[in-house]
Amino acid sequence: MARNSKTSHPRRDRERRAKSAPGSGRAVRPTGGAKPIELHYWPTPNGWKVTIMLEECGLPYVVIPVDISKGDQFKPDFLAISPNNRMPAIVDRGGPGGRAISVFESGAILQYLGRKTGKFYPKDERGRVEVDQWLFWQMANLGPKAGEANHFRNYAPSKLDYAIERFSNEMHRIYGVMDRRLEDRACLAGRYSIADIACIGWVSRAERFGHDLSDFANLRRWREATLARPAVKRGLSVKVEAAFRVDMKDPKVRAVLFNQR
Ligand SMILES: N[C@@H](CCC(=O)N[C@@H](CS)C(=O)NCC(=O)O)C(=O)O
Repeated sequence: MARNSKTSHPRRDRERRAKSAPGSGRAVRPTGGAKPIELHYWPTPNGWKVTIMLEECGLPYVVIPVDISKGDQFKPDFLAISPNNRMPAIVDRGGPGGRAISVFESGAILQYLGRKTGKFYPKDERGRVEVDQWLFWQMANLGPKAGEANHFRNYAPSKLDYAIERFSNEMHRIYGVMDRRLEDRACLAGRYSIADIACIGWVSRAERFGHDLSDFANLRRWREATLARPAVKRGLSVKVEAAFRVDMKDPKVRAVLFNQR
């Protein structure tokens, strides 16, 4: 496991320097004596779901970088907690019964943290169903399709018009689904929840992925309100210094990320 790479957070650099020890993950939030949640992380929309949730819940956590550009996601220690060789994953040493538990898949992590804290995930069945629908919708639609749209637009070795158009159209449809849902409610499940937390990192990058949100006023209003939350700002700014140096044109990086079988 890559436990030593530097992370940076604009608001807590001094505090972290004081708390981090060589060979350990870097503390992003003070632990106050509780066992911090170990977050295996790289700064991407899927990773941000978890930093945002941890910040929203005020849970102590340490970041353990998973440098996906170098292949950390294939290391046996990481695969033991995340068998799909994708980050994020968490280890909670203070899990159920006081014993450690690991969780992979960002949606499952959000649900786990929601159940653990009782925050942003209703306990009543109707409220929970509302949230689950939109959480699963994000996991199956917004995330994967935005990923493919971004891949064919920005990373494919040759320009495949069909693929670019196909996924851009699909993203337009998906933004439309969100926009209609947000027509008469502030948040996807009514009240702010893990469903919004799952979506915001992806929608925050829409223009960068080449998508125009001008048709979607309700979605833009939701995005602005969600991005204004202090915990969302903190979650989105949990950085890993090594990520700034990744060159997506480097054949070695491309082989790690795009030649998997
Ligand atoms: N469904 C997974 C997707 C996670 C995912 O795709 N993570 C990407 C970064 S955003 C990753 O780890 N990529 C490594 C790779 O492609 O090898 C989740 O939501 O946790």
